[in-house]
Amino acid sequence: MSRLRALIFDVDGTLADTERDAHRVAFNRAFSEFALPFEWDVPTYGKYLKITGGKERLRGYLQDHPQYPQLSDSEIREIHRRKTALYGEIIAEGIAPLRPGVKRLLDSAAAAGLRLAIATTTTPDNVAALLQSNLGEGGWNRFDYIGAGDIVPQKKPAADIYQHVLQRLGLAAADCLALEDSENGLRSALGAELAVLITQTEYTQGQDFSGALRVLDQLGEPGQPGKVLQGRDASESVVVDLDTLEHWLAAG
Ligand code: XBP
Ligand code: MG
Repeated sequence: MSRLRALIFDVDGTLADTERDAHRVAFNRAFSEFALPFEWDVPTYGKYLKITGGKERLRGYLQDHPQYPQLSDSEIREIHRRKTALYGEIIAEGIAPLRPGVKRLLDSAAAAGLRLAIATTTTPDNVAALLQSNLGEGGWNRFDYIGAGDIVPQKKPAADIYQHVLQRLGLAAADCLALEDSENGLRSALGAELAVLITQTEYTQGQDFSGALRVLDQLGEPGQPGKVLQGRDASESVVVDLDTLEHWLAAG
């Protein structure tokens, strides 16, 4: 019997690969506009991705680099506001397509009557920009609830955002599946007692995904399957659909 009533998607890294070429670039453009004497190269950004939330990431970076101007909270908020605007411009160029299988799974879940939600650390405007760019005007409304950014006191890996989304959906964790790309996201969703499917990225490969339902390189498309990377079913090729998810949830 089907147990799945909702899919809850992370955004950055899960819906689309946004970090290296969109968030990172937007941060660097904002740093340059504010005449800050540093920029984040690809490895540096990867290191600081472990701090979730852009404002928190910048604060963490400055704490590790006392030689740079130490910004006040309001200065960080101002720089981050500009970064958000720049991110929206970059995304509007269409550089961050949905990852393979995401649109297919969204469509089939909606057609099957499942509810769709988002649980993300990123700013709501960023979610809107990404959905608009990939799904058009109606993109935001395809989701029953979108929980994003500062709506909860503690960002991932705290469980707050997933607990908040579950509460808004009015569903039990056992009826839902979270889709994530990172260890921080996995810990957050597991903390809310959700089953979690990981599709890893260039930045998150090698992280500790213990406790995940499955870890894949991607959801896959017909003719271009994803690969199970570790644990049960490792090295199997699969195009993840609702039947696959039900099967994995039942099998554990
Ligand atoms: C990823 C994040 C975000 C983005 C930057 O969130 O940690 O902070 O890197 O976005 P998720 P902001 O994977 O949960 O979507 O600058 O708006 O915080
Ligand atoms: Mg993510």
